[in-house]
Parts: sequence; structure tokens; C-alpha cells
Amino acid sequence: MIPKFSETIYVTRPLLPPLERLSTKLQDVWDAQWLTNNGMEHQNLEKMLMEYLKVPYLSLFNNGTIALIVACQSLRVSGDVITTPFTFPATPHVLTWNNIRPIFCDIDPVTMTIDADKIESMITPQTTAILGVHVFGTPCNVEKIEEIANRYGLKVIYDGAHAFQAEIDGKGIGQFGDITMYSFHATKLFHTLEGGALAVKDPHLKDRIDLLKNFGIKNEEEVVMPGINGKMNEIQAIVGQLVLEMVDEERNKRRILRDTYLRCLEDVDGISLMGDIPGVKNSYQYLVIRIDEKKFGKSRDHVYHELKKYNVVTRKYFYPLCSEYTCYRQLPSSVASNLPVAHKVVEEVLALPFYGRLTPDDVEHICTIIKSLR
Ligand code: T4K
Repeated sequence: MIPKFSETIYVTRPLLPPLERLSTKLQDVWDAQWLTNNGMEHQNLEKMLMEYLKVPYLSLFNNGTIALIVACQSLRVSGDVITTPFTFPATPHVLTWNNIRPIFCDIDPVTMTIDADKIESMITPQTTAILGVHVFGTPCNVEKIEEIANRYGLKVIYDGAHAFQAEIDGKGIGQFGDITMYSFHATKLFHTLEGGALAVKDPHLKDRIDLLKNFGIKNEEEVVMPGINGKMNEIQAIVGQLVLEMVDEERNKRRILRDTYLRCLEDVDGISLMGDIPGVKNSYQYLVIRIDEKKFGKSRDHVYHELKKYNVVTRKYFYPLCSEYTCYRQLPSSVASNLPVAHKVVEEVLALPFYGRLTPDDVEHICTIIKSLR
């Protein structure tokens, strides 16, 4: 009999800085009586993250979704945008909120990111941009996407919600495309409770983004564009500074946990786990397995439900596909025959518990349960 976990094991748990350190920092904010609107703590965090993420310019936001809405506005994207159906609802919703029609393109069977080889056939005169998602921190085929975008004069935006610290050949992931969005939600390896950021290479674009996230206010007497409130506050910024100090250690712990998962599951027929990609720095954001029902003998959904009985809560990210939502189902690009790989992948993926407070023994225990389900 394999024992149940005595406490619920979640798919993730947030990094929590020591409360004493937080209260010391809070005292500084209280003393300054400056709570938001580009305060000192905000400015400090922005500088720290620019270096950490190896990006030329960065703008902090109150969450990743508003950041992505502003990214589309700042590039004046309109009409149709080619994107992936295998993502969190925020990605296509951001397009809809900008009056843009999402055009769903199928995904790569290995990386699960937008299939760059299929993008070109979906381009029409209405297409203005490509919105790729670095799914689970795995980079899109940035080289091919850039080549297509240059040839057709399209903008490129990356949803890098999962890609904090991901790098390609030593280059920060935020250096690719026109804009990259990061999410700093509590469930992310690096977080600011809620939060996000946009990375850009062009200083003029950074200025435009900073105006857009602050109502378009240029100075006390000039409002130069219809902006929104996308500002990160000082409490978020101090949490970010403290969490940043913990990120390297957390990454090391996650590396050990990932190795344990790999070791315990590598020989299990029907279960696969993506290995490291040459030249790519892993973001250690999620630990995702794929379950081939025919080979494993049980479906992904069976494993998901059975694990719950052992107090292990996993997630079927990103089920259902965005193209199956009632608000997008009627789009011509949502037809299942256009998205065969995405339909297969979405039935196979399961995000397993992955956070530094787990021990390798916990991971071995989870793997033993999974193996017993065959
Ligand atoms: N693009 C992509 C590709 C994204 O994945 C996301 C967000 C976005 C855009 C938008 O970025 P933001 O606007 O959020 O910055 C979670 C997050 O809420 C969401 O940010 C994230 N992606 C998504 C993948 O995961 P849920 O619905 O799975 O969250 P929830 O509440 O079920 O939490 C998951 C687990 O985390 C729980 O089982 C327990 C644990 N948890 C969660 C919270 C909130 C904690 O232990 N403590 C907590 O405070 O969406």
C-alpha cells in the first residue's frame, strides 16, 4: 500500500521571504510615505531585474495581462494576430481586449510552442503581428519567427509569462522579438504577489510603454495618449526585491527535484519529460510530463484523478485549448483540423508538483504513485 501524503501537495507554492525582512522593508516604505507611481523601490527593482534578465530596457507592471495589453497598444497592433491555442486564457483575451482577432496556429509536437513552420501559411493582408508563447519556459523558434516577421513586416510579441531567466545561447529571452512579457504572479518562480513586466530593445518604445501604463500622462498639464493604470506599487516592489534574493537557491532546489523526476520516470513506457534543450537556460517554472495513453495504459485524466486521492494536486495546463472556449470556437482558425498537434498534446500534458520546499523523497513518492497506476 502506497501511503497518502498527510498534507496536500500542490502544483506549486510561492517563495515567501522571511516576515522580519519584509517588515523592515515595509517600515522604509512607511517612512517615505510613498506607495506607488514610480517610487524608489519600483525604480530599484526595475534596475535589478534589467541586469538579472539581461535585457536592455524593462517596464514593471501590476500584472502580466495588463502588460501584454499595453504591449499590443504600444506597437499599434491591429487586425489579425497569429498566436497559439495552447496557452493560458490571458494570451488570446489580450488580443480581444485590443479589438484584434486571434488566429490560432498549430504547435510544435516537441516544444509545444507555436509551430513556426506553419505560421507563413496563415498570414493574410490583415495580419499585423505574431504573438508567441514560451510555453513552460521553452523558447519559441525565435530565429524562424524573426525571419518570417522581417519578410512580411510583422511585429513580434512574446508572452514569456513562464520564461523568467530563460536564455538562448547566453542571451536573455527578453532580447528576442519587439517585446517580451514576463508574469510575476504568486505562482511564478520569481513573483511580486501579482505583477509583470515588458522587456524591449528600443528606448522610444520603453518611453511609450511607460506613458501607456500611467494613463498617458506626460506631465501635470499634458495627457498625450489614452493609457491605462498598469503601475506596480511599492509593496509589490519590495516583495520582488526580497524574492529575487531567494531565486538562485530556489532554482538549485528545483534542479535537484527535476533530476529526481527524470531519474524516476525516464524508463516508464508512455511517460515523457522534456530534457534540456542545447543552448537554452531552463526557467525551472513548471515540471510537465506527457502521458501517452496507449503506451502507459491509463489516460492523463486518470492519473490526475488518482493522484488527488493521494493528496497530490496536479494541473492539466492548458486544458481546454483556447480555440475550444465559447468565445473563440466560432473562429475559422479554431477548427480542429487546423490544430491536430495541439488537440493531441492538450490530452497528454500534466504539470506535477514543483517547488523548492518539496524534498527529493516527496518526488520519489509521487513517482511511485504514478508508476503504480499503470
Ligand atoms: N500568459 C501565460 C502563458 C500565463 O500562464 C499567464 C498566467 C499569463 C499570461 C497572465 O499573467 P498574469 O496576469 O497572471 O501575471 C495560475 C496563475 O494565476 C496565472 O498567473 C498563471 N499564468 C497560470 C499558469 O497559473 P491558476 O488558475 O492555475 O492558479 P491557482 O490559483 O489555481 O494556483 C495554482 C496553484 O498554486 C494552487 O493549486 C496552489 C498554489 N498557490 C496559488 C496561489 C494563488 C499558492 O500556493 N498560493 C497562492 O497564493 O493560474
